[in-house]
Amino acid sequence: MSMLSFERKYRVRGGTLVGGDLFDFWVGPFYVGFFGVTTAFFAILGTALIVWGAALGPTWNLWQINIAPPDLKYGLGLAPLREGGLWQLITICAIGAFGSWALREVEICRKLGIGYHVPVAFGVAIFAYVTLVVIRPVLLGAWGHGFPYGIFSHLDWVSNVGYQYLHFHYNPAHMLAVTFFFTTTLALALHGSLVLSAANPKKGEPMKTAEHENGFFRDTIGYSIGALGIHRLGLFLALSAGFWSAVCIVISGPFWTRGWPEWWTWWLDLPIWR
Ligand code: 07D
Ligand code: 07D
Ligand code: U10
Repeated sequence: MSMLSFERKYRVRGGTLVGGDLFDFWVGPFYVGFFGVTTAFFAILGTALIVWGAALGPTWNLWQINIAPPDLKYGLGLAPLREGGLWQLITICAIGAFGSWALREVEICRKLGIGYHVPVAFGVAIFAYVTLVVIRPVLLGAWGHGFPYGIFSHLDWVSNVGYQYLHFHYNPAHMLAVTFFFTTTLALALHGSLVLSAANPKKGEPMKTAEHENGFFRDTIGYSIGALGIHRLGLFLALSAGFWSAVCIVISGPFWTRGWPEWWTWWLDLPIWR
């Protein structure tokens, strides 16, 4: 079925979570819905606040624009707009926009009658972001622990926070997250190359089948996980990468305040060495 005739078939009313029929329509290719409106609202307001913050600041250089969180002295209170209040409002808009986007995805899934896998996956990215700008700052007692909104400034934050714990690579949850990120790219490279090798043959050659794909991995490593299995594995790997990222940063400060290399002394302290 061509895309356009398919769209005619499924672009019907229903499946909305709130608002009933009110925003149940499309603008060009985009489904709107109640959460499309809230997405547009938060995204436009948040972007406008960033532009305002940039106008207050010393530079229009895109790479150097920086909207910093409040000073630690404001704790978990509201700060004046120019002293981190803008960052607080932008954070609210960002969470509103990301959350709305996820709920709009849910409505689209309901219309199509498909599973909620995509919004659940996006939810893990939102969870990582909320861990950085809400959960960890709240546990540490100040919004000032959030990361600044700016292209280079947020890199400075990552580096500074990393060195605050001496050597962030020794953080065991960071190790797990990094390993999951690496494994995700390995899995996608294996999957993309395998599908192309079978499904995109030279001109004149016949298209190969799932049996060929299974055969390749049975011949090389003795086992094939299968067509559905590789997608389950890919999703698991990618979501685990995001999940362990959130864990690695939330334990840094609230649950471990020394250098991460020191954490490993538990190994030397095992009673079997004594
Ligand atoms: C390819 C999908 C498209 C998305 C893109 C990003 C904006 C920001 C805003 C000027 C894969 C659009 C960017 C809307 C413009 C202003 C105020 C996704 C794709 C193209 N980072 N980070 C980048 C964000 C954090 C880190 C690039 C966002 C944490 C490192 C881009 C967030 C930590 C490096 C960017 C966020 C961290 C980057 C490319 C939110 C740990 C790089 C991103 C909301 C996670 C790389 C100059 C990309 C770079 C980079 C955006 C959070 C670390 C500007 C929106 C605090 C070490 N980050 N980042 O392709 O080149 O993502 O930086 O949490 O080296 Mg970052
Ligand atoms: C937070 C992004 C969420 C995005 C959302 C959507 C828009 C819309 C619109 C395009 C989580 C945004 C959408 C804005 C755009 C349009 C139209 C994703 C988020 C909701 N590290 N490290 C990580 C590595 C070192 C440090 C994570 C590697 C050093 C700190 C990952 C190396 C030190 C933190 C990771 C390395 C250090 C991290 C990031 C190597 C610095 C974190 C991925 C090879 C000296 C961060 C939750 C992530 C984290 C994090 C990888 C090195 C410090 C596992 C591979 C040793 C302080 N590092 N790191 O989290 O866990 O994505 O954040 O050396 O805070 Mg690290
Ligand atoms: C996968 C797959 C598969 C496929 C696939 C894919 C995964 C089975 C079958 C999909 C994969 C790809 C296509 C590959 C490429 C993808 C990536 C590399 C991922 C990264 C993607 C991007 C960088 C693109 C990002 C683009 C976005 C998010 C679209 C931007 C959209 C808008 C601006 C409109 C948003 C719509 C809304 C809010 C809904 C409501 C709409 C309205 C109210 C309409 C009117 C309003 C507006 C237009 C204003 C909106 C303004 C906003 C949001 C702020 C803008 C700021 C201003 C300052 C104005 O597995 O195989 O194949 O294909």
